[in-house]
Amino acid sequence: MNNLVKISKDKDNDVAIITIDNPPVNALSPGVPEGISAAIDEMNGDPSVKAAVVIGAGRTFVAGADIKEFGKMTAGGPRRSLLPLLLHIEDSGKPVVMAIHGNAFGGGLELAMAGHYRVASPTAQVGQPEVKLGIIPGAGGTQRLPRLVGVAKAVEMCAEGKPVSASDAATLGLIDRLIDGDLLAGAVSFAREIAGKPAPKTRELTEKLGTTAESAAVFAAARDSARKKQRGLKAPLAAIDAVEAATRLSFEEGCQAEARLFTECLFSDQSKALIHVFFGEREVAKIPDVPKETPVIPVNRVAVVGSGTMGGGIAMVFANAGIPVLLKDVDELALNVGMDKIRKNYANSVQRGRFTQAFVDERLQMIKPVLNYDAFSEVDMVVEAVFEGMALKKTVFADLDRVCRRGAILASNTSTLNIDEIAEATSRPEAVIGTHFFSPANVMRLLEIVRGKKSRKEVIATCMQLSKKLGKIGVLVGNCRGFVGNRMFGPYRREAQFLVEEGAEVEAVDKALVEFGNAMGPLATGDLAGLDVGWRIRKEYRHLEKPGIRQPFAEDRLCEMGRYGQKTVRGWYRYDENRRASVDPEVTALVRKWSADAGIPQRQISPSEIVDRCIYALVNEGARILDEGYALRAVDIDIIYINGYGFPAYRGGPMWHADTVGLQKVYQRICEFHRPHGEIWEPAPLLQRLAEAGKTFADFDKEQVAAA
Ligand code: 3H9
Repeated sequence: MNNLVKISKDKDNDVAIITIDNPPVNALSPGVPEGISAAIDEMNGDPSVKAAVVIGAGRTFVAGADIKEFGKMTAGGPRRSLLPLLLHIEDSGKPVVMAIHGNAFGGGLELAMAGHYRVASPTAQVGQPEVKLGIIPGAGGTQRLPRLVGVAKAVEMCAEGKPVSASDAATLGLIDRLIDGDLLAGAVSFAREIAGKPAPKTRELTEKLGTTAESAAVFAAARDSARKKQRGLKAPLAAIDAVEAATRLSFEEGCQAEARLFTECLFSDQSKALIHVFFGEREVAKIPDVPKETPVIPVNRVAVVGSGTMGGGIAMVFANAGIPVLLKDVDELALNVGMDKIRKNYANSVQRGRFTQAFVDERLQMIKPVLNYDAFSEVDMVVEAVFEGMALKKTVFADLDRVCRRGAILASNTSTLNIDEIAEATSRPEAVIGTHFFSPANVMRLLEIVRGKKSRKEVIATCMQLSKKLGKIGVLVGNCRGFVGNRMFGPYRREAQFLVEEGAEVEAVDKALVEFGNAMGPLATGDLAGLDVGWRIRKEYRHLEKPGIRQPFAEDRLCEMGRYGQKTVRGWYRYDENRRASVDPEVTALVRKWSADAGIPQRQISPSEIVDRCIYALVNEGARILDEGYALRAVDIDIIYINGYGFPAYRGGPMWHADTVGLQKVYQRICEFHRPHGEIWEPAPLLQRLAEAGKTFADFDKEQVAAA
C-alpha cells in the first residue's frame, strides 16, 4: 500500500474498502496500480473479509491512465503495471465490487471491468475516450468491453470515445446496479449480497462476443463511419481492429493484438498532437497575472445588443447555460426576424435530437426581446453584437455606460475593431472587454477574450470562468487588428488567392487543404462567410496598404461582380438550391484573364506547395503575434485554430504542426517564399531565432511559463 491507495473495513469488518486517492481525478499514476494490487492481496489474506469494494476519493472514480506519463514513456508504459493488476483483481479469491461515481474513463473503465461487479451513482459516466488522445484502450478495454456490452456497442464506444451515462451502462450490462444515495453504503451492502457466490470473470465471458462473420457488417459500418466522421484519424480504425480481434482470438491473443495497436498509436505524431491539445485546452485557462484566486463577478443576468445572426446566437449560448438574457434591437422588425431565427435554430436542434422540446421551451422563456435599455440596469454583463463599424459601436457603448450599473461588464463581440477605442467611449474602460464569439455562436467552441489596455483583472477572470460555464474554450488575446485568429487568417487566405492567381485551380487549393485535414478549404470558407465581409474591411483599410506590396485582387473583383459567395449563389464556386458547390468555369476563365492582364506568370502548382504556402503563412504570422505578446503562448494559438478555424486537432494546431515538421525546415521554406514574394514573406524574427537555436515553439512556451 502507499499514500495513493488506502484500505479500511466497513463497520461490520467483513467488507474491505479500497480507496484510490490521487487528486484531482484519481488517474492511474505510478504507485496507484501497485497500491491497488497490494490492497487486493491484503484483503485476500484477511480471513474476516468476504469481499472488497474499490472506490475513488473526491469527485470521481478514475479518469484513466495518467496522461502526463505518456510523454515520458518508452515501449510498454502504463500497460506494464496495469495489465497484470487487472488479471490479479479478476483472479482474486474474493469478489471485488467497483463503486463508480463521477467518471470511469479509459484505464478507469478498464479497471472497473476487471472487477467482478460494478455499481454506480446515477450521475456517473463511463467511457473509453482514448481515441480523443489518438490512442486506443491499452489495458484490455477492447477485449473486456465487447464481452460485457456486445460487439456493436463496444466498437462504438472505443472508436468514437463518447461517454455513456450510468443508466445506459446499466441497460447495456456494464453496470450491475445503480445506487441512489450513499454510494459506498450501497456498494458495501451489494458486496455482502454477492459474497460467497461464484464471481464472474469478465475475460471468461463469451456470450456477447458472437463471431467475426456475424459482426462483419458492424465492423464495415464502423470503419466507414470513422473514415467520414473522424477523417484523417488513425486511432478509431485501430480501435475497431482491436475490438474485431476480440471476436477472432482468445482473450490473451486479443490483448496482444491490442498491445501492438496501442503502441503504434501511442508513438504516433497524432497522439502527441492530441495530448498537446488535451493539456492545451486546460493551459489556456491559466493567465500568469490573473491568478486563480482573482475574485469574479457573479453573472446571473445578461443582455445582448443586436439581434442579428451573431447576437441571436450569443443569446442562445447564455440561455442554454441557464442565464436569462435580454435581447435588444432598435426596431420591432429586426427583433422579430432575430427571434424567428432563434426559434428556427432551436426547432432544428429538436429535430436532430440534440435538445428536447421541453428544454427548448424553457430556453426560449429565458430570452426576452426588448426595444429599449429600460431593464439594462439589472444585468451583470452586456455583450454588444451590432454591425461592425466603429462609430456605431461607440454610440452603443456610450449608451451602455449611461444605463448599466457600475460593476457590470461591458463586452463587445467585435472581430476586428480596436477594443481600447471602443472602451474610451465609456467613463469606465476598465469594465470593457472583447468577447469574440465565432459563427455560429451557439455551435463553435472558441471564445477569444480580448484584453483591453485597461480591462480589470476581475473582468478578465470572470469572462474566462464564464466561458467554461457557456461550454466554450476561452482564450485570452491582446488587442491587435483581427486579434489572434483573424489576424492569422488574413495571410492564410491571401496565399490561397495568390495561388489561384498564379495558376492553381480553385478546387485544387481547397482540396489540398482539406486533405491536409482542415474542415474546409480557404476559398470555400470565404464563400460560406461571405466574400463581401473581407472586401468591405479591405476597402476601409486600403489607405494602410503599403505601396508596391502585392495584394490579392481576385476576390475584390468577384465582389465587384456581386459574387459574394453562398448567399448570392455565386462566389469562388457556383451553388445549387441545396448550397452544393460546383466549379464555375466562368471564374476559372476570369481569373486567368485577370492574371494575364496583371502579368502574373502561370505555372503548375503542387498540392504540397499549396499546403506549405497557406499553412506557413499562418505559422509566420502566429510567430509574430507571439513575439509581440498578443498571444500568451504558442499553445493558445493552437487552441484558437482548432476550435475556431477547423484546423485538424490531430496536427495539434499550426504552431505544434510547425514544431513537428521542424522549425529549421519551416524557416527555410519561408525563406524560399521570401525571395520571390518579398516583404510579405519576411520570416518572423521569433521563428528565425528559434530555428537558429534548434528550439521549438513548445520550448518557447516552457520558457514563458518558467519566466512567469
Ligand atoms: C487511458 O486511460 C489509456 C488506458 O487505456 C490505459 C493504457 C495502458 N491524466 O478536465 P479537468 C487533469 S488514457 C492526467 O479540468 P473536469 C487535468 O489536466 C486516459 N491528468 O476537470 C486537469 O489538470 P490541471 C483516458 C488528468 O472536471 C485536472 O486533472 N482518460 C487526467 O472538467 C482536472 O481536469 C481520459 O481521456 C488524466 N487522465 O473534467 C479522460 N484527466 O488542473 C481525460 C484529467 O492541472 N480527462 N487530468 O489543469 C477528462 O476527460 C476530464 O479531465 C474529466 C474531468 C472529465 C475526467
